[in-house]
Amino acid sequence: MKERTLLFIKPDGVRRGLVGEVISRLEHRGLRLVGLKMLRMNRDLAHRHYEEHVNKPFYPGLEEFILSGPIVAMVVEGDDVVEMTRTMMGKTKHTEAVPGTIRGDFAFSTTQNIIHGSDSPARAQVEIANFFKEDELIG
Ligand code: D4T
Repeated sequence: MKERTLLFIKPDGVRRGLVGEVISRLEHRGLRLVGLKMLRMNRDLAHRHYEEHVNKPFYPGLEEFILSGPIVAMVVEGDDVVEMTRTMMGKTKHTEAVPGTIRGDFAFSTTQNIIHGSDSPARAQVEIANFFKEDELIG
């Protein structure tokens, strides 16, 4: 079923010059970009985005990292795109991410793991609205 998801390339991916590589993989897989922007997250957006994690022990380090530089956020559309992009991203933990996945090829830490992707269609709707206005998405 056609759906949309929210992805962003984290500050490590931007710093390491992996923006083109990641977007290429998505495009080559047949997914369609419907929104794209570079931005710096602020504390408020970080809290909203990571609301389920704010009380976890790793959150302060995660927040420091996610605010440490610009990110590239995008909305991507395709059949079953949420599940498909999660598979393309690979496991959260760098030690478990399989080669051939984005994290398996590039991530060397659980925090600095290159890319975020929504983990359910419901979550995707919330996250898309956190990052994009309706008129920034090209239908
Ligand atoms: P994101 O949200 O970045 O797509 O990651 P995942 O969906 O794959 O993983 P998650 O929600 O469990 O974690 C969100 C975010 O927190 C970082 N993190 C996670 C961390 O820095 N230390 C940790 O121990 C964990 C579990 C990485 C991703």
